[in-house]
Amino acid sequence: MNNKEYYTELSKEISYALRHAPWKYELELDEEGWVPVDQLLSALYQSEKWINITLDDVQKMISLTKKKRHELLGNKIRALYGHSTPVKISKKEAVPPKFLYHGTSIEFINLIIEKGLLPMSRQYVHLSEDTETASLVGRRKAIEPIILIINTEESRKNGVKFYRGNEKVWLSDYIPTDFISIKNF
Ligand code: HQG
Repeated sequence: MNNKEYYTELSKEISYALRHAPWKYELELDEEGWVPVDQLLSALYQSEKWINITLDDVQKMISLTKKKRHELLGNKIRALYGHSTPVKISKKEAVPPKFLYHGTSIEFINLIIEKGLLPMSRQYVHLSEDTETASLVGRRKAIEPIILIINTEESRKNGVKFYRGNEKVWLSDYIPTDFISIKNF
C-alpha cells in the first residue's frame, strides 16, 4: 500500500467507526459525536493493518484528505457528517446560503417529489453548498445525476432547520417538496 492508499483506507475505516459502528470499536459517541482519540487508536491497533498507526497518521490523514470528513480537537475526534448511529448527533442550527443543492439519481425523483428529501439511512439529509459538489455526490448514484435546488430562505420561514457539516456540506432533518425544484441543464 502506498501512502495515499494508506490514508484513504484509514479515512474509510475511521468514518465507518465514527459514523456507523462505534460499538464495533468499543467506542461510545458523546452527544456531539466526539470520542477520545486514544480510544480510537487503541481499537485500531487491534487489527494487523493498523498495528503501527500513530496520532500523527490521523492528523496527516485529516490534512491530506480533500473532503473534510473528520475533526480532531485536543484529545477528541469526531465525524462531521454522515452518521447512521441510532442516537441522533446534536448539531447547532446555522444559517445557510439562500440556495443549497442535492445531487441524486433520476430513479429517486418521483419519491422525492412525493415525500420530500428524507435522511434515509442517515441521521440527516445531506445538502451541498454548490452545484459542483452536488454533482460529485450525485455521481455516486448515477452517471448523469439530477441536481435539486433547495430554497433555504423559504423553508426556514416554515420551520426547516439547517446545520453545518463542513465548508461544503450542510445538513437538515427533512426538506418538504414545496422548497425543492429541479435544476435545468
Ligand atoms: C435519496 C457522502 C427516495 C437521496 C456524500 C440520496 C455526501 C430519497 C439517497 C454524504 C428520498 C441517500 C451523503 C426519498 C432522499 N425517497 N430516495 N424521499 N430522499 N433520497 O448516501 O446525500 O464521501 O445516504 O437523494 O458525498 O447521497 O461519504 O446520502 O441519493 O456528502 O464523506 O436517498 O455522503 O460523503 O443516500 O450522501 P446517502 P447522500 P462521504
